[in-house]
Amino acid sequence: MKRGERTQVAIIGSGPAGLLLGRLLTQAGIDNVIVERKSKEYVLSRIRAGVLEEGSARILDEAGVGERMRREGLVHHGFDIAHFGERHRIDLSALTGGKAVLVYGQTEITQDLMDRSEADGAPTVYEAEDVAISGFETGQPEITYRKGGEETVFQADFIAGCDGFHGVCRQSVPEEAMFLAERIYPAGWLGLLSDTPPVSDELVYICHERGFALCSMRSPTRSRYYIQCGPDEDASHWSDERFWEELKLRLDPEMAESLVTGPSIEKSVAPLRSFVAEPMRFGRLFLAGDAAHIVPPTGAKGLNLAIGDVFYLAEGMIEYFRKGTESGIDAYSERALRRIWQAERFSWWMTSLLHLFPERGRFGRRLQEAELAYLVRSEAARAALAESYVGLPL
Ligand code: RFL
Ligand code: PHB
Repeated sequence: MKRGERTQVAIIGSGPAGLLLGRLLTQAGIDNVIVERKSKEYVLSRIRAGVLEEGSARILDEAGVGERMRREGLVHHGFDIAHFGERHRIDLSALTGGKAVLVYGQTEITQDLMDRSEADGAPTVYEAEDVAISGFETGQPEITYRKGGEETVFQADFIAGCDGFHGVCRQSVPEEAMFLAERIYPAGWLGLLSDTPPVSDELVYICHERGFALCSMRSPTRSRYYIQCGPDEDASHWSDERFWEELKLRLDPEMAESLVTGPSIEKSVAPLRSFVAEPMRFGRLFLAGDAAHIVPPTGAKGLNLAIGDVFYLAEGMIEYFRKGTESGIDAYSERALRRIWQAERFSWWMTSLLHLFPERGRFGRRLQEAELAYLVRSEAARAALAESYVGLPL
């Protein structure tokens, strides 16, 4: 059996990029459908980002999904960098003329967007198999998928590829039409989530001779910790006890003493990668979020970039459907990429600043120490860090 349907925008992927785009289009009265290959429960079980820029939070407000975020999100005015056994505060607000970030989990944003889309009666097809796209170069875009033995074809004006790094959309573009830039770092992050009070009121980024560590949180009763590990580390080889022991070794004695440990709710390894695919438009296909670019998580930029892309893309599509003009969609790729490369630069820099990469050699290690010492001494250096961390204007 084959079913034929039509929509204005076919969105592939129900991560934050796809869900937010769907919501902004629905809000503007533009018909859309989201097609996701995993189940709703699976999408909600992925533990990822935790830090939102003010600009991202404002976009979520305008999309009508900011209510719980404003109630439960934690406003952070600074964070600590620890190295050589000392902690130094980066006072984000003092260094940026009053800006701050919001600590609110990606899982919660995803949940809020899913609730909103259900209230809107906007369709998301979960557990879609063999999702494929075609016709975007010739002006007759189509997506096909199978579900429950039935094949569905959607014809659309546009396809939005919001299907993450391993998705089908970027892979459907001929290789010669793309410029790819990539760096894979020789390390990963092993993350642990637990219902324990955070060790500090603010985030602490730690540069230690045993490797990087990060103390983060989701709420006053839920902590998120990361330790640098090998790039191919298997999370199942790490018992909770082993994780906590290793984390303690990277904390200063005072923090190690006050760390509250407990059973993990989730443990997983994330690779460290920088990646950009240019351009982000191929005829009537637009890529957004992780489908087009990856940053190492150190600068907390991945989710914020996805939100920024979608903001520009929705603006262009709304202009197209309302006025019939294409200046917004024509400018999309260039506008988004300007911001993306700034975040790539910052994420690479912050990763290099804080991780231990033995292959950099003695010279590289001494440079890293000099860079950290400069940051502690120079307000100008801290202001540059703070400016990027709170987010460049959209
Ligand atoms: P997602 O979230 O990967 O969603 C893509 C969706 O597409 C689906 N999909 C398909 N659907 C249909 N057909 C196919 N063929 C498909 N292939 C894939 C997938 O199942 C999925 O549901 O991408 P999106 O929406 O672009 O969102 C990007 C963010 O998820 C990502 O950038 C951030 O999580 C990165 N990140 C962080 N970003 C921040 O801004 N601040 C942070 O503090 C932060 N911390 C992190 C992070 C990422 C991490 N990991 C695990 C990589 C911490 C970690 C540990
Ligand atoms: C997180 O809480 O998951 C988190 C926070 C800051 C980062 C990366 C991840 O830089």
